[in-house]
Amino acid sequence: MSRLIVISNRVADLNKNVQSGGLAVALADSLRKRGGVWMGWDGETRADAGERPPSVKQIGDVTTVTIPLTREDYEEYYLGFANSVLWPLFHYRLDLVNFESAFLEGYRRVNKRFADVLVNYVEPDDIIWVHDYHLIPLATELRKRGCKNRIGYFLHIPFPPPDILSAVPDHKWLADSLLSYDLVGFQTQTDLGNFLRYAEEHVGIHPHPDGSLRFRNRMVRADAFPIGIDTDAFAAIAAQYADEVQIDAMRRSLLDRQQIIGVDRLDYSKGLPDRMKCFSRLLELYPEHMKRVSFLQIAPPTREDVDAYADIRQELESLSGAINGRFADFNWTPIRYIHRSVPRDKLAALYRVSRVGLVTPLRDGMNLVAKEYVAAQNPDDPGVLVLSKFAGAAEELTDALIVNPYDIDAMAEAVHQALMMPLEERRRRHAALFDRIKRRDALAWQRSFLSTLESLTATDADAA
Ligand code: ADQ
Repeated sequence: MSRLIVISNRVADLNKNVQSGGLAVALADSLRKRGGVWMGWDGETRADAGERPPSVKQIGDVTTVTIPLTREDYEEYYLGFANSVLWPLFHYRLDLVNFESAFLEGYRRVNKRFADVLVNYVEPDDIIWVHDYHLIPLATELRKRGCKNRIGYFLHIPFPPPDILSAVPDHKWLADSLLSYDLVGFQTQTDLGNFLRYAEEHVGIHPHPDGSLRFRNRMVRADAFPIGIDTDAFAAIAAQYADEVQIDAMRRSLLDRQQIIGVDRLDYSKGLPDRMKCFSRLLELYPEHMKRVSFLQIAPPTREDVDAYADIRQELESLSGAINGRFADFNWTPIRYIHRSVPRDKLAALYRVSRVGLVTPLRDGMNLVAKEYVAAQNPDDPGVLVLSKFAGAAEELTDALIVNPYDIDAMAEAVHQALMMPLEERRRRHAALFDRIKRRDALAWQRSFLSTLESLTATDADAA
């Protein structure tokens, strides 16, 4: 078995598996089995970042290699091209794209630096797995430095339709960069289809039925690999019930009240304002839920240095305030809005005691919260997942109540249906959903990507 080299924007702490979630567990597991290297940004900015040697740690057979960025890199690569161009663009939000040529320069510069550092740790038989939108040009940079290894890429976020992608300058360069990998993996069939259509319409390549493409005399394989969670481990944590969550749940049960839960990073792609409006609409349409249902939204801040994120935070604070002002009573707060991170065991317990999981992104690569909510339920008395049709997870989780996150009335109807759903139907839907996320968990995802990558013949770097 080849050694594995993983590169992602950030590197997870390999000593904190349970807290850091399915992706880190899956990658750490394959790294431990194969031995190898995990490289990324250390999260720091330093004026002398370009000259400093990387920080290297050895944990068993796994080496972690991290580097700092300069302030300029952080602004142009991370806040700029990655999070003000690619993130909104790939989430179909052209209105929020803020394109500046310095951003692209910074993005290229940091990818070159990653490649300069990484080549020192790569051995000839290693396979290389690059993650996400921060590092699209990395394969091209590695090839320029003589790297002939098999290199796979996985995009965690959606891939937009060709017309949207082509609105950004340098879209051809982005596509060329992706086509320099041996394997390009997407979350869903929709994303894969968008990529293949772009290749056909804008690059003039006709994909083979198995998703392979001939580009500049080499073969590139594209496929969908829906990411999963560490289902069994998450279900086990949820069944333990954090004490304070249990006390809160008992109090609600005495009052015959139900809880709806939403958990998201505070991001405009997650559809949070519409979700709050949906809860308000539920109370208008079905006043019988007044004092019987409360909505808990947990949304820790992210990327606060990007303007669009400060805007969404303000909008949510004023919406939750207005809805509570309108409906609250002295002994009932309709919306509880928590603006911080919650430990994983508590989160799992909160999912379990919530009758409805409301996951309504406007666009999402996969959405692991949807899968965590299902994993956390008590199979004898499970809650109901209400899921946006624009989350990648909707391709798999067809037994959820699937909604259009732009249609607030229809979402309110679906939440009402979820709250009223008979036990037998809840059990049937949950069993089907659980079966799916158990079969397609994080380990299965990682194995299927790596075995596909290993099955491909190594690239002739000179032809790239
Ligand atoms: P994200 O956009 O971060 O991931 P998601 O898939 O939902 O979205 O994962 C979020 C993770 O953060 C979950 O594990 C969740 O439990 C955790 N989390 C969220 N809020 C939290 C809180 N308040 N406290 C603690 N933990 C919290 C990107 C893509 C997704 C894709 C994933 C994985 O945008 O579409 O599913 O990568 O590929």
